[in-house]
Amino acid sequence: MGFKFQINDDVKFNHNMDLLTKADNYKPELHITKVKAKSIVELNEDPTKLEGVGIKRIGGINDLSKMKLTRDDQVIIDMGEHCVGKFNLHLSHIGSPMDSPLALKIKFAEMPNELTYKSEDYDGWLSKAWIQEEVIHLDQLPADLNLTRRYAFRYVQISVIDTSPKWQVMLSEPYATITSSVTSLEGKWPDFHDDELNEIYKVGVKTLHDCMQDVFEDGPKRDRRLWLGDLRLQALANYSTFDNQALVKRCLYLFGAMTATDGRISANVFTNQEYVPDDTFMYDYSLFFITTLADFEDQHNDMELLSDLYLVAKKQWEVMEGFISEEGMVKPPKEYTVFVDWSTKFDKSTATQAITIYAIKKLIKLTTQMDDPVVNHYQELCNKLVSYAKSELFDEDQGLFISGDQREVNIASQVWMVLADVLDMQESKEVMKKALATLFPVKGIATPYMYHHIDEALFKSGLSDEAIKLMKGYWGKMIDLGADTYWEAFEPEKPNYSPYGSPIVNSYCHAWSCTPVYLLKKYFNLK
Ligand code: RAM
Repeated sequence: MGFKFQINDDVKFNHNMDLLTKADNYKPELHITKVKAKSIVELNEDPTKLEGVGIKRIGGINDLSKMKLTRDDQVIIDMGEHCVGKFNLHLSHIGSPMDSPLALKIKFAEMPNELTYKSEDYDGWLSKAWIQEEVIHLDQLPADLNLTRRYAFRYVQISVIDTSPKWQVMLSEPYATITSSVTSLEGKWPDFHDDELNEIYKVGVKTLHDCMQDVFEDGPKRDRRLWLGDLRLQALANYSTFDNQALVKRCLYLFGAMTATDGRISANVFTNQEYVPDDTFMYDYSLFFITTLADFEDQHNDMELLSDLYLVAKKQWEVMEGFISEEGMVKPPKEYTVFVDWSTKFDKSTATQAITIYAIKKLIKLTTQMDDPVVNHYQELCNKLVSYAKSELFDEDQGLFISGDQREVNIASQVWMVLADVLDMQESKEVMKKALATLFPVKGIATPYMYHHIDEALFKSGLSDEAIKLMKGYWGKMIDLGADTYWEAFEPEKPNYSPYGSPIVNSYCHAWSCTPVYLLKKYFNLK
């Protein structure tokens, strides 16, 4: 396991009602669209697809109602696209009168490989309750089954647990009512004059679209909630596509309204019924409140939003400032998790230093906009952090940043130092060239989140060809393996890797992976 649950149930939270009212004012009206199921399929062995599981079409959707199903029969319905919404189905019976109830098991899957796992075998560390599966009893047919829970799925596997020897069940008219806070961008794609990039872009937009619900969710299958680290990237991708400003504001207000009493912002909030901040804190995610606010201001310059949330942003910095040594080294306490990536196998201290510099630079912009005299103090601190990074963390001989007591050279340190503009453009380019020569192909990184930062660092330092190559080799590879939307976790060397002990709880539509839409719009020359 790469990550530990935090239980801080003694932490008390503020609930700023003014800010929560503003969050409510920006609550979106969800668009509801009906999607009719497209076909009946079966799983087949296909070594080119994720975990070797492919899909074979065995009939059109109208063939479904011709099937008379009884004990242990099974059918897989293909919706034809990734759906986030509710599932509906008509059921009737044929044969003798119903002398028993009908019992069905319905399983929802985003990817075909999920259907090869038995829920009973799941022994991972995340809750089993995330598995999208229902057992349903119906005493009377005909009936319309309108499941009340929202699922994320393309495939619906229906297994008949039993009818009776005297009658069979027939299924018809399966459809989904899907939701999103934005309407599809279908047909409005930019043209990158490269089929593969066009496809990578479209899948990114679809991923973002499906995660844009009542808030920016991290993944509509799991965790179905608002995480700050994910929000930061979703917001950037959103500005270059849907540009739904209200949803970003809503999310910023939600975080800003519910800080812990010591001022820190929690890493995620639940918004199902009541608004509840999670008792989980991550150093980098807290700082990303500052950067997400600054990114919004950069795009849309909204003085009301800034005035409402400036002090909350500043407070994040004030807490972090306590972790900076005399010499300018950042050292948060051990128990304050710095995420950077799911992997715990590399030293994160230099990446932490860089993320801190990245955040203070963005805070300085906000401080300037607010005319806050503290700007001079922040500038001094920033200089100190940068000079420590250059003098103590940059190894001249190797031309790369080192991290931790073991002077480890890892990709996260280089990338974050480049993103934080610690070096000038030419020096950054040299670092990334060295990184390409010594740290590529990237190994042991399983999140599109970290790959995003690697790709952006390549683009930013002027290595666009290499950035495009990485994008095609990573996001393009997910598409080759069958992705309709990008995944939460993907390690190209181990495609079936799950951070949780089983892919059955992996999220295959995960917001932090949608960023090619931002990267392509920002760095690729649209002809
Ligand atoms: C997982 C989710 C989420 C991410 C956190 C750190 O629970 O995938 O997207 O931000 O981890």
